[in-house]
Amino acid sequence: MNDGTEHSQDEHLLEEIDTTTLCARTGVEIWYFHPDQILVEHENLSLTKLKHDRGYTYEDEIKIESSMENYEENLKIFFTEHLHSDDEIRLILEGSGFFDVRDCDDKWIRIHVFPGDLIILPAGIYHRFIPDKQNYIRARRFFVGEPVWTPINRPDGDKHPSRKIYIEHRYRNGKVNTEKNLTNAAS
Ligand code: KMT
Repeated sequence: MNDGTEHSQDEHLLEEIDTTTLCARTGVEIWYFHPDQILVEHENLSLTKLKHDRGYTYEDEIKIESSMENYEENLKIFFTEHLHSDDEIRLILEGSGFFDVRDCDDKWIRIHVFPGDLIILPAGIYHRFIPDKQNYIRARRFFVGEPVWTPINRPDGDKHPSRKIYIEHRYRNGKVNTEKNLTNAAS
C-alpha cells in the first residue's frame, strides 16, 4: 500500500501482488470458498477438510458494524498495529474490510477481503484491521484449542515468543533476506 496515513478506509493501492507473493513475503495464506456454500454449515467439504487438517477445534462469529456500541473505540483497537500469540483465522461471510500486514521489509501490505475469503495470519506477524467504507463485516473465527484474542501492540510484541518464532521461521525459509532484516532477526 502507499504511504498515505489519512483516510484509512480508502484502498491506498500502490501496486498489486498475487497471493503466492503475499505468502512468500509474509507467511499469510488466503483460501477462497464459494460464498453460497459457506453460509450453510458442513456444506463445503474443502472447508471441513481444512478445519480438520489444521486442528481448528473452536469457532464463533464476529460482526463489526457502525451501529455497534463503542464502534470508534473498537476500530482504534483493531487498527492499532499488534500481533497475537496464535494464528488469526477469519472466514469472511458478509461485508468487506482491510487486513494490513507487515512484510519482510516492514512495509504494509493491504489485503482487501470479501465474502468467501479465508485469511490465515501467522502467529507473531504485525498487523491491523479496518472495515472499508461499507463499515460492515461478518466473519467466522477459527482457533486451535481455547481461544486467546489478546492483541499485543508494537513494540511490546517485539519480545513476545511468537514474534521470535515468526522471525526465525521466515528467516530459515529464506524469505527474510535483506541486510536490514538479517540484522533484525539476529538481534
Ligand atoms: C481481530 O482480532 O483483529 C479481528 O478479528 C479483526 C476483524 S475480523 C473481520
